[in-house]
Amino acid sequence: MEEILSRLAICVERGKSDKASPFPPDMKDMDGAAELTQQLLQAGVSPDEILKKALMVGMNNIGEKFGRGEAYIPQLLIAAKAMNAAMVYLKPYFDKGEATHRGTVILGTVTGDLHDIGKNIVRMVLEGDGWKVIDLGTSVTTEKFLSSLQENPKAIVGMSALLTTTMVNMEKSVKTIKEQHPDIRIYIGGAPVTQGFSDKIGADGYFPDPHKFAKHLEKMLS
Ligand code: B1M
Repeated sequence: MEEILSRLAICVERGKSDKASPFPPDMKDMDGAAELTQQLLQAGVSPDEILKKALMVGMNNIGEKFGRGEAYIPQLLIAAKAMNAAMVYLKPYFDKGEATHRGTVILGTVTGDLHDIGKNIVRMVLEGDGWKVIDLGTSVTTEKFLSSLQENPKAIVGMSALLTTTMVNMEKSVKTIKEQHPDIRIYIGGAPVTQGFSDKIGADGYFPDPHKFAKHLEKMLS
């Protein structure tokens, strides 16, 4: 299994979405992220393990290369495409399809930030846990969060940021929402975000992964 997990990480890193994909040329006709994910699931590997031991590893590797100037935007984009090709097969495992909702979570990546892979995983996990998720998408302005809150006054807000430069926008959104709605709970996440930052900007907490966030929400209800 370890071998397939590491091949899957390479597929994400190099942007090999599926067997039919002609890119990258040296991986022509090889299984891609879609096929390897299916093989792992069929072999009983858990979606979490696939996410942590393969998909996130591949993404981190390409991210580190990008950081060192050894990879460029198009490579990040095709890596994201390969990751999404794998996520299609993980999604049903996160969906438990509960009919009644535990509550509503308004989710979005903050203003100026177009990264949505992590946010989409948070959505899948929360939906699978029985929450109604209103996904506002990427580069969500404070006004958009506020207008969604007007329509869903009891909702919880979840914000994601992947760039150090957009963390300031997260701070602005949290502060403005808290000024107008002190009782609304706002949680934050994303690679550069920390609990210290959450404390500093007055958010209600930071979660490094969607499961810890979901567990916390569950505890809040009990
Ligand atoms: Co961007 N990018 N990118 N990028 N990109 C990073 C983030 C970067 C670290 C790469 C690097 O330099 N090493 C770097 C940021 C550096 C910094 O700020 N210090 C960076 C940069 C610089 C940029 C651009 C500025 C590049 C440029 O244009 N010069 C640009 C910015 C565009 C913009 O947003 N305005 C840019 C663009 C892009 C693409 C569009 C090409 C693409 C995104 C595609 C997409 O999302 N649809 C992209 C990608 C793919 C990455 C990397 C490689 C991967 C991000 C990712 O999807 N990770 C990334 C490097 C890296 O992360 N190592 C990088 C996988 C994802 C599952 O993890 O999002 O952390 P993550 O989510 C996790 C947890 O954090 C958590 O749950 C998820 C699952 O565990 N989580 C939450 C997330 N949100 C949560 C909320 C919660 C709870 C948990 O509660 C509310």
